[in-house]
Amino acid sequence: MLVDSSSVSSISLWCSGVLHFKIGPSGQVNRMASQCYNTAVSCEARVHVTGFDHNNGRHQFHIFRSIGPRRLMMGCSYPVEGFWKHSYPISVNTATSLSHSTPINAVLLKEALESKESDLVFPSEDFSSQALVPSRQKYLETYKKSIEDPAGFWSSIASQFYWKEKWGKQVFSENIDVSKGDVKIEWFKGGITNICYNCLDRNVEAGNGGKIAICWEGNEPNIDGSLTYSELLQKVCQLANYLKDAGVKKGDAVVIYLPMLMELPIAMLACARIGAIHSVVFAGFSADSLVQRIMDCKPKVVITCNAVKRGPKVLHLKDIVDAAISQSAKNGISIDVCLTYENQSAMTRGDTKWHQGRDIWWQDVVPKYPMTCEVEWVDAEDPLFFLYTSGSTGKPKGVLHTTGGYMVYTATTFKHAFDYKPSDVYWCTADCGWITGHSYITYGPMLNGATVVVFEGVPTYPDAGRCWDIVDKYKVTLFYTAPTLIRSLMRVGDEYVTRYSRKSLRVLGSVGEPINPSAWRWFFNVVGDSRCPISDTWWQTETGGFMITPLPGGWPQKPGSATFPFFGVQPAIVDEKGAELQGECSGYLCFKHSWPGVFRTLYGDHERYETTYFKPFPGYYFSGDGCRRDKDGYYWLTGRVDDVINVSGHRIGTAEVESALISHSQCSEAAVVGVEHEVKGQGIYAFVTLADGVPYSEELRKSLILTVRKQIGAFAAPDKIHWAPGLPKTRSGKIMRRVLRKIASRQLDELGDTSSLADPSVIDQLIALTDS
Ligand code: 6R9
Repeated sequence: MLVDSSSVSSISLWCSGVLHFKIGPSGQVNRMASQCYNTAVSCEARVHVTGFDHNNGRHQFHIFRSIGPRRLMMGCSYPVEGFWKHSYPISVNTATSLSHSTPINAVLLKEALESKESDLVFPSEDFSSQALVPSRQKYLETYKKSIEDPAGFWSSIASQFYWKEKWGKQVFSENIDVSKGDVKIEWFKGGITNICYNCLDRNVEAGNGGKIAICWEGNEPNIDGSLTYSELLQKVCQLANYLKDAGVKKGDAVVIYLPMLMELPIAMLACARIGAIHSVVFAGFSADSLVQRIMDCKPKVVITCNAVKRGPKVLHLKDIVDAAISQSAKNGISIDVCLTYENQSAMTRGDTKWHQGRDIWWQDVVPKYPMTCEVEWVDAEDPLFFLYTSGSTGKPKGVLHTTGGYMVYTATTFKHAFDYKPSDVYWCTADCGWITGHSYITYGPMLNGATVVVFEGVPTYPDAGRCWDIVDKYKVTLFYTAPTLIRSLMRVGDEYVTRYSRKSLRVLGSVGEPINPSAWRWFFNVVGDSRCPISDTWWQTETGGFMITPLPGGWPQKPGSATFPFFGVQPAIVDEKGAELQGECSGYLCFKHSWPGVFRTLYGDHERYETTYFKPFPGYYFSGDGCRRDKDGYYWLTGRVDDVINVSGHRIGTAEVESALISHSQCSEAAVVGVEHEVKGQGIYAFVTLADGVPYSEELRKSLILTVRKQIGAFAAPDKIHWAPGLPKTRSGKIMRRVLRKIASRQLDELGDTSSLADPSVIDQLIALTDS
């Protein structure tokens, strides 16, 4: 492979670690040559990457062949400063200076904006030749087909699943334009199916009943377990039979508050089997958050466990559920059944608080039920689950996904983005409490009959090498994680990684937030030994599945870019007036048409659904993210543009944190903004105005943080509390968050126009109190 440096600033070739390039008349490659040989003449070299020092960002090259007018020394090892370092001012002639046609209202990841779009990483020929999508040409062909004939494209994929009855004449119908009436999206309407049947029975019937479906790794390294597809089906059927007996019927809601035990996917699949709608609540949410979700969907049954160990800490989940159920009862929603799994490694029965008559031990009842259970056949448009996600008001949104389109979409995206092969062992470090665990731990992989690792613990326990220990133990081939984890492991040193083989790894994945190019490189070079492509998958709870994602093998990658739209996905970048921008641009990321996996409504609030997603830019679905497209058409996601902060890949509404703070008796007002955070991506920065006469103190700071932990969950605790005797408000009383963001990120010379403030002196006061 020969690459001209006028179009790339750095390249690497995975597999052999050998790269070829042509040294052009300008640019980084030439800089290296001119330092080394004092030449600016073109020549061609073959270079072996021998190492990389992460502390100083130097890459070791071993140049062992040269062709051209200049002789390059055989065997010369030369450290190239900054070659792989994102912050280095690379002077390749294609490096662009970004012009924002749209002022984007958010904290943007600077690194994503500054990253080098001419920085290409090519898949090896070995990888591409075996890939499902082996070339750009194949991608472009398939993409074209999917856009020109979405009905034909998706129905031929859908036909590979089991449908008791085929969908009606119309494969899909959509109105996403609010000016033309209510927003309504349907895919495969009239088709009768069951997603649990397609995940389990279908695989067993195809002769894969003996294949491992779940490898479960406990918090402690010596505690593990596994289930084959047949065993998983039996367990799901037993629970499904129990739920039916407990009175759960098609269309009823079941709240699941479980950690990463095998029982979590079992519970999801059991609900799906009987047509019940599951609402999984991440077991890191507080009792107050759980109450809110219980009140919203009024479940017949709550499923939980007594406790879980996360690292060395024991978390008493049942206590949280007890508090939530008793609070819900006070609000008029009573729960008759709380099915509780005894998680013995964390807590015994004897120590568990118990409500006789309401609480039932899972192990006492579920195993007594038959191991087969009739499937409840449902319409493709019948609801499958609710999942709550933060928005820009204090009330979380109940995202509702339906069955058929979600099934087809999660299965197809999983298969392509990870280049899935039946021999793969797949591990996603997310929790089933978030959408990633729904679509890419449970449904997407199991619809493909994959072997999935489910991990109960934390990646740093007993030490920071745990992930790679698990990778070696189960011979994980596909490893999907979040940039936060990558950044936190990057800080503790390579030796935690390199002490393990990781030879089994084939494809890496990233999700949840923009991955900064330096984290991308570390993931690629150290974890993947420069041999595994990275699928940086951009998507949302609302989208159900991947929207913009690399297809490993198909395209060269650019560190930090999610690359191109998936099949059937039509992105549009629009300016603030909603005009679609063409070519190289930056603006707001929207989509022009529906796709099978898109959510259908916000539970009980279709109006909010339309207002939030379809009204900001009529005719489009608006993602809430900022995005730029480079000259080669690659998409770079730059962060949220609404009042949502993305902390460690978890969406948190500023309004939710504010309302928690204001509920504190000594806090009269709060304004929360996101700031860049080295590990978490974004951190939570809270400006608080105290009640009259209350002095600011360390004790009060802690108590404010505790209030947020209690009301939302520990993951939403503010990183910084900034005492604000006054907040910058316009004359109409609106808080000028732009100014607060600048103060929070110490960009004091970029405060912008503050003339519309009612009292501009507030700003100086806030700055003076910055480090109080
Ligand atoms: C899947 C998930 C969605 C928001 C989304 C965006 C951010 C997710 C990303 C990414 C850049 C990626 N996000 N993946 N940003 N690159 N690969 O995380 O869903 O919890 O709903 O969050 O996360 O801002 O809008 P969800």
